[in-house]
Amino acid sequence: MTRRFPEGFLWGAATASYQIEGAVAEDGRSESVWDRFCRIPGRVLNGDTGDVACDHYHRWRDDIRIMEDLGLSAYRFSVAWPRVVPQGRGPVNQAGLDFYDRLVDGLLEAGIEPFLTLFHWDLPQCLEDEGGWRVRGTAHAFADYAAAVESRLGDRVRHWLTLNEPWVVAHLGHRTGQHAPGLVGSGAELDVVHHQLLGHGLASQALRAGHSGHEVGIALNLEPRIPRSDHPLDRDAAALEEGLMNRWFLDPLFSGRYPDDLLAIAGWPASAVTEGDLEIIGRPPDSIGLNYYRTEVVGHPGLRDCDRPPPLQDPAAEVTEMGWPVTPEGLGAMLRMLEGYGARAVYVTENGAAYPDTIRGGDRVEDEDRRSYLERHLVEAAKAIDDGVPLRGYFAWTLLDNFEWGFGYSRRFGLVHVDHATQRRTPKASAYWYRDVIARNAV
Ligand code: GCO
Repeated sequence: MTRRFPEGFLWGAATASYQIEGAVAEDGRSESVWDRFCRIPGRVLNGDTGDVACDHYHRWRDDIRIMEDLGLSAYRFSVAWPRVVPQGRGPVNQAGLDFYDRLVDGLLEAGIEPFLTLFHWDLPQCLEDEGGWRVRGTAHAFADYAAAVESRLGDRVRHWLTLNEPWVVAHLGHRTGQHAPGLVGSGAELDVVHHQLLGHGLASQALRAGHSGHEVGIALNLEPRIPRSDHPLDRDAAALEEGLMNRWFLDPLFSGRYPDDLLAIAGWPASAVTEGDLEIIGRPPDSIGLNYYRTEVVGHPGLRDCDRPPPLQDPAAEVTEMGWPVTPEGLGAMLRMLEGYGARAVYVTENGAAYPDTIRGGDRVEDEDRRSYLERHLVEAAKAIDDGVPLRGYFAWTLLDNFEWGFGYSRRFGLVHVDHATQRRTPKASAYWYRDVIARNAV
């Protein structure tokens, strides 16, 4: 069955500064927490770094040509804070802004709408040295950085996303240590969430104080959680984890309060919330970026399998090369949840999968698993729109095979294959399939 998308639906691809740019010490860029993290032995697979990545900083014209060939109508990228405000706060580095100025002009000349993310994890190291997101001051520094970017690009960029996945920064960066700054069991996870949300609110004010007509949003990784079995303890464990992933962010953003039931369980001191914070955070965003990859199964850690009823999910479920289950129906569930929160505009700002590609002779790269993954998720997106969800666009994660954080270059999510030794770009079969979906505006 062919499912058509509305006229004007935006078709894009997403990337992030540290994952593709390289040029980590060019034109005044200062060190980021990810430059530092990559140099901690054992933290990133194979000792990979983003020093060169996809060399997008120098190859951005070629990459825009690839986007144009695929027929993209939008492109989501992130600005590297350390390029623009190398000291984290204070002096603005115009040479750093020059790169994004050229990129935005190139996109507009190609008829591609820029979607700008202000923060996709590459915090200036000098701010981390002062406490990073564990301290409130970083929220205010973020707002000043946002104002500097808006001042230079706000006459041409209309779609803004303040943060990318604050849950990941808090959980993986400050609890498990799998991401920069690599803190294990810091106990600051919920402070880090709060200060990022405060930064979102302050930056939103700064963006709206600039040029008029901006759509200001935030990109969140939202995921359903399914109980391993019907056992009450499994159900409670899944509900708690889903609440901490989703409601902990959506409630303050849309209603200006953290969920009472979760506050009681989290034991997070209300003293971390200063009078007025939640009014700043709680002005509903103009848009929500949904980053969706999978639905996970959750079981109560204290339950043995012999003590629980039969599993609710097939344990042999299909998984990607990340070990993530392929669960397209969860995308629909998250989209409908956002409609329930009253989101005025929703974009799928990330959706994609890592699989090993098959490189045939010449310019053929076969990746049927990725194409199938994208197709099944796009069908769910189309069904959600038919049900009234205000979904305005879809961004495949990701345009180019890039630096996949702790996995280095070992996991490929790209529509376009990159040989990182030569920087040769080769569109994969999924890219050509996506081009046809865009041309037909249907899946
Ligand atoms: C995320 C990040 C991306 C990742 C992608 C694959 O959602 O984790 O936004 O930078 O590379 O999701 O893990």
